[in-house]
Amino acid sequence: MARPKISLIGGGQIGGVLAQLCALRELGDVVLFDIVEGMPQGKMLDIAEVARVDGFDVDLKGTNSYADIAGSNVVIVTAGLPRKPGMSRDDLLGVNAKIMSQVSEGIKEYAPDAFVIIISNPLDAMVTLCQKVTGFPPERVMGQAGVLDSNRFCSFIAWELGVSVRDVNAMVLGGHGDTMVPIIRYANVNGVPVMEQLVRKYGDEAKANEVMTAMVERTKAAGGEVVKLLGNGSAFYSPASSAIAMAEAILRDQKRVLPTCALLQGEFGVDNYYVGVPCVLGAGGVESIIEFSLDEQEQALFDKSVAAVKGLIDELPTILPDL
Ligand code: TXD
Repeated sequence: MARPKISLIGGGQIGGVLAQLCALRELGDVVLFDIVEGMPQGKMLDIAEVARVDGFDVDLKGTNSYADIAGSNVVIVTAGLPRKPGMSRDDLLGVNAKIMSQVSEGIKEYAPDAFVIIISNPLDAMVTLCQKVTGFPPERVMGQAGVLDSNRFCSFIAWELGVSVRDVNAMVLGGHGDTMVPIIRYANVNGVPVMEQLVRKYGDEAKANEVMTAMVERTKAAGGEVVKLLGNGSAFYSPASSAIAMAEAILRDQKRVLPTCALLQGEFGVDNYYVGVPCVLGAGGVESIIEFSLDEQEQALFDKSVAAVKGLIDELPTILPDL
């Protein structure tokens, strides 16, 4: 049986890690596309030449031609500029919208049956744009942000409580921007509520709230924290691993429940906008959206985040008049 094919559009920092992870996990044959000549070919040769040590049998190809993505089962897009220190993700809209529009045309023409996972920022607007340009059904076009944002939240909780992060469950909903919404009420360590553990740890509810608020704020600013430390570029290991979890769920029909930027059509009170919510990912792509009740405060924060996404979507026609 033929191996699945995964194409990566954008061969920069995240693209390179994605290629290596696809190979290490033997998810399928991999094509790395970039407009820079030589770079994707060089990266793929570099990864391929250690296949014997790593023990994988997949074909790896770097390219500057969209024709090479033909027959892809999954396409992951990182094409576009990353943030520089002091920039917000939204500042990337003008330049990355033009890139995403070209990339989406390429996918539409050469990989019309693929599932598409967008990573480029500003995430929710880029996913919206890709779905509009390709015209693919919404269950085949999604974005990665929530897996990473939720894992960041889980990491901070694990470090605070001194427990394994594998036992922490916590989610972040909404748009992938400064208004994202970490959900405190359901954060737990193997079923035990995090807030209760914080109250027991500090013996004081006010202090527990203060510690949780600090973790929530750090989660919302976590991308910027890495951007500032790196000085040049943004996080790349963590978004790559997060997107691979999504691709694997689809390719291996795992039915994983992962926070995904998906098109809401009435769910959570939102009509026709892409934002992050828990979804079941399997062979059908976004197979379902898992809805649950938000309390008044959570809903208000979620609505604010959706409004921020809408603001960016409204700007798209001024950047791409033909859209
Ligand atoms: O969780 C998330 N979703 C994210 C998203 C977390 C961190 C960073 N995130 C965003 O991913 C970031 O803000 C950027 O918009 C993308 C890609 O980040 P990366 O760090 O990989 O950026 P690089 O290293 O600059 O790589 C981008 C590549 C680079 O090699 C360019 O030559 C290429 O994109 N590029 C293109 N490829 C194809 N087609 C076109 N038109 C094109 N233009 C540039």
